[in-house]
Amino acid sequence: MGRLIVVSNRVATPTETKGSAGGLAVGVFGALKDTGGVWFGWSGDVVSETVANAGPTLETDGTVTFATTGLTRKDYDQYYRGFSNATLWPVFHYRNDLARYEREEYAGYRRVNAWLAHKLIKLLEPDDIIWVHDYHLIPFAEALRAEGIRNRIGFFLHIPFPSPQILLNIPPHEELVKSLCCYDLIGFQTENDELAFHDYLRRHARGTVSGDGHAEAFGRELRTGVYRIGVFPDDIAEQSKRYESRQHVLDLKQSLEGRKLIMSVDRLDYSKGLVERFRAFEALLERSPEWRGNVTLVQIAPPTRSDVTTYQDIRQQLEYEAGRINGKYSGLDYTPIRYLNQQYDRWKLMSLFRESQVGFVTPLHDGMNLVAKEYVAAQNPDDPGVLVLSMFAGAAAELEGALIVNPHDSIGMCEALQRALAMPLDERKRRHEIDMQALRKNDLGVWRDSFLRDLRSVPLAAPGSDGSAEKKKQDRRDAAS
Ligand code: GDG
Repeated sequence: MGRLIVVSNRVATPTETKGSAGGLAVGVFGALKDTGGVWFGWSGDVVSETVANAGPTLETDGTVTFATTGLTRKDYDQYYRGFSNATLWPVFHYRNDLARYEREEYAGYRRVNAWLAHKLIKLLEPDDIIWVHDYHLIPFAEALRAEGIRNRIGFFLHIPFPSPQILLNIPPHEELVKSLCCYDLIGFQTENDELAFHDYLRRHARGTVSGDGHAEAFGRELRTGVYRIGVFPDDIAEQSKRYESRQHVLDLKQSLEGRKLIMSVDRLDYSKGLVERFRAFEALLERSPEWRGNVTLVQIAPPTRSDVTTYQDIRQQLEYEAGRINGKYSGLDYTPIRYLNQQYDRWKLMSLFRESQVGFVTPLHDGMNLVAKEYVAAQNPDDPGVLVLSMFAGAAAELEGALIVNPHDSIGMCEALQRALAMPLDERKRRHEIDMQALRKNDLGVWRDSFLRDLRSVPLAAPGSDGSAEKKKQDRRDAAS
């Protein structure tokens, strides 16, 4: 079996793959270890042109090589801060109102993809399979193909794929989708995302899509599929239990003085619906006076992309809302919202989830939302908390035990909170068990292995082929005759 090459915007450090950072890093590293391979991408550093053009920097851990490169300030501004996070991210999360489009940034995005692809080529072997992750790297396969690379290349989109009417807002939408069609396999988080992509191919690219996920457009053949990303639920359950008697949990418990706890954890991002969530919590205090002084919302929101203006705006807005609501409902010994702009250790977070009665996860749009899955996995099965989950998180399709809400309906969310806080134990246990079964059935290993299995089974373009749909068909006719 050929090696695996993983390409993502950011590369986990060897230490992060050992478990403390995030499940995804651990999951992807597991696949890399099985076959040996390379994890390639940006180091996270902004560096001088000389340093960027040297390298990549290589670090090995057994059979796995971590290959990273810095970006120049201009590349960072245009590729990362610009087109990736100020155009693609908002539009793919249905926030055209927050998106901007600058031609220079788009040109920088394509330039950096081509430059990264060129750097990777030196590390490639002929039977490697290449797995590219996320929206930063849509043109990556096209750039590799342009340099003659014929290996199997797959792409997984971690965020939603918007419906065509939304995607059309990005002026070079056609070029982007054409670039996507250079992958052999594209994985989406949900059926809705895959359908939206197919819809674009049919209606805007004169493409064809067959029932089994084969598609043809822009003269290329490709496959698409739905691969729901998961977690390793039993690891989370074990770690959250192990941490439950640590000092931070005892401190929290003591400070709550018997009040109920609602927990929310999100990167500070406008797609996560934090403002709407604060207002729903406010509605709870307003409409249910019995909860005033008796329930606390802990919102952990580590800042991200803080040099993008829209992220500065959402931060300000949240600080205002938290202050306003706390001003209205605090007492001398009670603060309704504890809003923490800090990063916490992963296992600490899981133990806080275990301690709470409600997990409040209400994104306006989210590819999957791993926090929802982690919340369920971290619960004590004998006394589980209730997950209140947005219908617009990919996870809502799987977690049938959750109370599903519309994040634009603050009264509806308030009612779900009321129901969750008062839910009897047997119903909580039943709902938790349903969700744990779903998490076990489709864990992170299933996601990873099914994507890689499908990618490995894609027929390779014949030697000397340009990989086009026409050539592939001719090859098949020749082989059959
Ligand atoms: C993208 C898609 C998709 C959060 N705060 C802290 C912390 N976290 C961890 C969570 C979770 C991860 O970060 C966040 O994952 P999400 O899935 O919730 O959201 P995104 O970051 O937007 O991820 C998303 C995902 O990719 C995977 O495909 O589900 O839809 O947007 O694991 O626990 N971890 C630590 N400290 C924190 O303060 N250690």
